[in-house]
Amino acid sequence: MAVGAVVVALVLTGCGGETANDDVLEGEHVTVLMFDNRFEYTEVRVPVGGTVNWLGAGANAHNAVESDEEWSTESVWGDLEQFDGDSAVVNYDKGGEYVFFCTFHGNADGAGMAGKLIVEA
Ligand SMILES: [Cu+2]
Repeated sequence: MAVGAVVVALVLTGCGGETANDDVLEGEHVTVLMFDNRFEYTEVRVPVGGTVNWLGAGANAHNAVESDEEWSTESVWGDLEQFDGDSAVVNYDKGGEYVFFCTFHGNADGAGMAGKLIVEA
């Protein structure tokens, strides 16, 4: 019983040790890979005037669409399907907090292949 408790404690510590910052990308002009089937980062921060290069990096088609459709990779790329190497650079000129998702592997509620974009004023 005591051994079991120690193992559980180690597992919990291991999980807590993974900082959330590993999933955060911050910069003015950044690139986010769209893997099968997740975004390289689940939180992206750019300043107003910044850009995100949403870059296909999987065997499947992916995209990044804002949950209220305020912006999307489709508006730049011209298609919801981006494959390996397909690049859509989106400009962000308005501050705000956005949920983005892949229409094939996530949803507007932020589940599945999804993340949060913060455009800092
Ligand atoms: Cu996808």
